[in-house]
Amino acid sequence: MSLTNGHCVSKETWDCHNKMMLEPLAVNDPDVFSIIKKEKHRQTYGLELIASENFASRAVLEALGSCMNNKYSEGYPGQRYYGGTEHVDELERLCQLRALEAFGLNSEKWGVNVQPYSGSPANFAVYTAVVEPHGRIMGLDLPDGGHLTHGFMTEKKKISATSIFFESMPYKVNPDTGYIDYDRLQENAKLFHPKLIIAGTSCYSRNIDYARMRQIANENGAYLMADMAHISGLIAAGVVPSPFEHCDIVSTTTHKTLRGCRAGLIFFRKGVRSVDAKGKETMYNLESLINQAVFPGLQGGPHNHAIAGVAVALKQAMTPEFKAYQTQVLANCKALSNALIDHGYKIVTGGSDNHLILLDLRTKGTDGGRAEKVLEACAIACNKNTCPGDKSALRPSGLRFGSPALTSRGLIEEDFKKVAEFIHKGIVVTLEVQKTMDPKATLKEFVQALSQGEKFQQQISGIRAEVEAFAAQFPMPGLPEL
Ligand code: DSN
Repeated sequence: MSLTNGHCVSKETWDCHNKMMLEPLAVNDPDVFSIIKKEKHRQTYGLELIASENFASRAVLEALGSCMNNKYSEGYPGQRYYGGTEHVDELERLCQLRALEAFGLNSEKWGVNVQPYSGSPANFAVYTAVVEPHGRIMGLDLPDGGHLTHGFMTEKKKISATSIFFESMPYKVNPDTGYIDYDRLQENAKLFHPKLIIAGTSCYSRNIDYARMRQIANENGAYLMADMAHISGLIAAGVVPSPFEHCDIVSTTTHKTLRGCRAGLIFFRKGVRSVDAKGKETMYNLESLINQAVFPGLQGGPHNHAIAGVAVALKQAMTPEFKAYQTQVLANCKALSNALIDHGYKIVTGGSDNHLILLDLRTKGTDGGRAEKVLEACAIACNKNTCPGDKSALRPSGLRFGSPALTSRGLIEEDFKKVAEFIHKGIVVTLEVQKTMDPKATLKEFVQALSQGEKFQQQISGIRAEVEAFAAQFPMPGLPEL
């Protein structure tokens, strides 16, 4: 229907529509704006110790919030299903080049797919590319520090899609030392004959022996994939060992230590895979398998705004400043670990080679779930985590702490000693609350006792005020307002 002004809607409504499209967020949607402001306040005045988190730089967030969000571009550079893709082609090629360069890779030997939406889809794409349905996969068990996507299942239920669509057999850490039990992995791999072995972790504070895992993969004709999501920034900076020398495939997220926006990358080998006794070469065919698995196998249009943010982060990852940052991440993590040991805590494996530690609360008589709740109330964000040998994943004994996010705000070793002091104070309150309760009380009952105890609330308010005053001293990276 046409109205008098020649539009199918009234001119007034149309003017309002046009105005709406140009309004800033604060005016256009005060509800969402105010939630974002609250989150910004939480991040600024709290201590972010979740090992997988970081604060992206302003430039990364600007690229992420750009017009690249608007563009569809199914396909790959030069072969798209839509018109108007000349600039996204340029962007995706730049991101690929930077990804290879940031990890010191020769483009004749390695390729990269920069389209995965994040780490979980990247991993699933790899599995569908190189393992047939119900083919065999071995990854570190989730309660031992592996990731859900590495094949997690319980005795009762297959949890991760990896364990539903593929046959998964976990490998474990030694419950006494906390280190990966490579001998047992080797024995079990000989029985299970996996098609793919995953060298990757979500909560493991030690370097992985990629050479040993390569040997185990070779004994079984398996592909070796590293999931370097947690440590990719450390690897790019050269401060922990790189998996590339030993692996066929390497996946990563881009927002943890790499400090980009949320996305994923898959690196794959090209060229000769093996040479037999007669000198006959077998070539890799991972490039086409992985590219097809990502698109059209599992994904639609790439998130070009995320690719823009990742490209910016990768450029930053090649700077001396980034190497300095990652060196400080390691030093801060050690400082935190040592300070907590000085406060009488047990750290799984006795310390850390990387950005994270796992605090074992079993000797203290509490667990990760309770301590996490108290620390959260004190404006300290961390997460409960199973410790090696935990009987139940439902009551994890540990707390996982990481140094990447606070190091991005400029904290150094002395500051992390202070952070350890705040954590200790929170755990002391946890133990006090617990003393007043039946040891079998549920987490819900614990939280109730915590919130109803006037003395506990006062203690927590005191710690929280100290934490907030401390955190406020450090600048927050990112967009000035949001
Ligand atoms: N959620 C991430 C972590 O905390 O390790 C992994 O995806």
